[in-house]
Amino acid sequence: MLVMVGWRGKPGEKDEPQHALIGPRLLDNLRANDFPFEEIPDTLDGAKETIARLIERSLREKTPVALIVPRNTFAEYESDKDELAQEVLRAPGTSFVKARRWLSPIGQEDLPLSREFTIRHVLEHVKDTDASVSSLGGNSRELYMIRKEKGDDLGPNFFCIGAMGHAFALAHGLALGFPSSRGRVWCIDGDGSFLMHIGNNAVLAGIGTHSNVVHIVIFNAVYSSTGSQPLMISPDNFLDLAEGLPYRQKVFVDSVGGLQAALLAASGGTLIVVVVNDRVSKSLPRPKETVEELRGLFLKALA
Ligand SMILES: Cc1ncc(C[n+]2csc(CCOP(=O)(O)OP(=O)(O)O)c2C)c(N)n1
Repeated sequence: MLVMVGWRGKPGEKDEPQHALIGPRLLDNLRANDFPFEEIPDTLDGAKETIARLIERSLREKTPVALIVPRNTFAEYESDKDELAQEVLRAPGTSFVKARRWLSPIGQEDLPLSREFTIRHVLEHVKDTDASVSSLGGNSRELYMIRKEKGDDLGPNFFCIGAMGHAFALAHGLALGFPSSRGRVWCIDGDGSFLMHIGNNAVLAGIGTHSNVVHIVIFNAVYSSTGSQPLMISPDNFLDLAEGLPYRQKVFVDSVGGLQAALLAASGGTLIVVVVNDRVSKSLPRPKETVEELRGLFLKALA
């Protein structure tokens, strides 16, 4: 992974006071974590060479690397020259397929779908040639349990262990190198996780309208994996928020029939929000494999 780190509060430079704390410590922090880094030079050729060197080192040493970018390195952003930004700005209602809403009012009555049932159903639609990314906590544990139980390889799934809110970004990154002729990338996300990096998800939804990612968000209205604390947003507002995002297609379901139809109709760039009840098993297994082993299985499955 190449991480680009903006360097505000660089010693010797006048900058806003909020950067005074981290700026002078940035490089020491990276050193303390054995995180190789280089500062970007101020010529285009120099920058290209630096980036190539960092990527080469990352691959050789199997380590993340950082490109340090001081303030004022880049020119001002010019939106009229950027087609990608144009597309995002056009999002509501023009070239984008209209959202389809199958949501029935969520009342006090029992909701028929559970998280486990939903993941079981999703996995029935995941082909051997597809890949998936599951968000942390219960979602990954359910998926692990189901794949083990069915004797399926764990390899095609990336378990986003501990990294809350990053599942869609990982799925999107994966899709960049995953030809649609090979299959689809399924992202199985929790509502709390989805909400945690909603800004990033919005950007990726906009630039990923033609990607082959199907983003499934399991909405149980709580942080189930850590004790079912409520999400601090009402179901209506959560769904309105999701509806406002620039995915190519958005579907909200809360029934078995709706889920089936949504999964059959889903193509790349689709968001499916599945409204589920809060019933979960208390004895979900945790992966016995180490994270390195899981990563190895994933890379092998992708090869
Ligand atoms: C940055 C961060 N904050 C908190 C946690 C602890 N944590 C692990 S799982 C989880 C809840 C995830 O909720 P959600 O995505 O809604 O999925 P659910 O558990 O409801 O299936 C939390 C808060 C974490 N791993 N990382």
